[in-house]
Amino acid sequence: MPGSLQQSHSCSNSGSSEIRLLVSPTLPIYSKACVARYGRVKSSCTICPQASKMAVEELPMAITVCPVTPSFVAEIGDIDLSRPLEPADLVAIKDAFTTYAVLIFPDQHLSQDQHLDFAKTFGPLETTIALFRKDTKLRVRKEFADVSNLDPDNAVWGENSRQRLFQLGNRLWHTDSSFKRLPARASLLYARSIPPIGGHTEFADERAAYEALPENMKRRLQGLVAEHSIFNSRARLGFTEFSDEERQGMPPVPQALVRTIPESGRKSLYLASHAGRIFGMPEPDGRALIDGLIAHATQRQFVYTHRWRVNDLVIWDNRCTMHRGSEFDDLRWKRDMQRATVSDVANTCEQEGITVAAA
Ligand SMILES: O=C(O)CCC(=O)C(=O)O
Ligand SMILES: [Fe+2]
Repeated sequence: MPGSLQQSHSCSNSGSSEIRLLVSPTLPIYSKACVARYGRVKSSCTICPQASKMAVEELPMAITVCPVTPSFVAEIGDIDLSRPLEPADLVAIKDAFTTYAVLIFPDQHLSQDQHLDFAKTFGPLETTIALFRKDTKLRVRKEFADVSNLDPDNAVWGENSRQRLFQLGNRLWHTDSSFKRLPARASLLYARSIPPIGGHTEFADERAAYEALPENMKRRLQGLVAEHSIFNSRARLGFTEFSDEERQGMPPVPQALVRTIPESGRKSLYLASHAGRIFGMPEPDGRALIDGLIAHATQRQFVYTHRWRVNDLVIWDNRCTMHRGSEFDDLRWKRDMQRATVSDVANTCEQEGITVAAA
């Protein structure tokens, strides 16, 4: 969309109705940051009552960041993710991802390749754990987690299908791939078709949840390590039938309970229903502590519910959020979602400098 302007604003006091502002008056932080960073400013509008806004001439459109909540979720507009991105736009998206941990990109028209290409700008991709399950044929490319309720022939799955039982685990609060030694950094979930009611995704801000803890609890949690396993979350649902091959393919892994997000320096809880015992604590005490922390972190004030529209792409930071899918009539409606998942750089204990004693 080169040549167009993001949003116009007339400076009535200056008498110059030609002066236009780069960003919406409601979003001054991003406008100034983008302008300063990308050198798109041609002149300053000093007469304008909103003197902090920069005036520009005809320039390529910058992205628009529209907060949905003050510091957790934002919508991103004026961007077409099916095309290679301007480096400046990518920087702006990553800045927004640091401030907000959930970004919504509405109305994106993406092929599987375009979805993956955008995901790769955040880092190396995971391959789906369905590769460990020999009983399913893949419906989408192996780089995707198939989050649909569809079988390989695009028909709605059966009530007792193994895929359905397995995916019920997504209804529990979790963060993606914390059961892998190298967990997920970011997930990018794309809605190709959605049910008319239900099937929302809830997100919890674990940075805000950490910051709201009493100081003595923060001290108590520092340095603690939990053991995560996908079989813990499935066992919570009573789903325990796994082959030795599946169990050996995904052994339990240690993860720090509190972590620091390098880009912002903010501390965050790191929780999931994949978490089981806490190292160095009696198992019931550890499990009770984790359940209590999940209850704390998922209080209303920390949670945003995303009601999907077709062609929404939603990205979240798995390092500092939990999420869960909400119920819908999955035997009636098609819900076709595919998720690309970006790996973290190292195990969380390694990132936090914690040495875990052998179990
Ligand atoms: O189905 C949902 O809304 C959540 C799916 C999920 O947990 C994921 O894609 O990581
Ligand atoms: Fe998930």
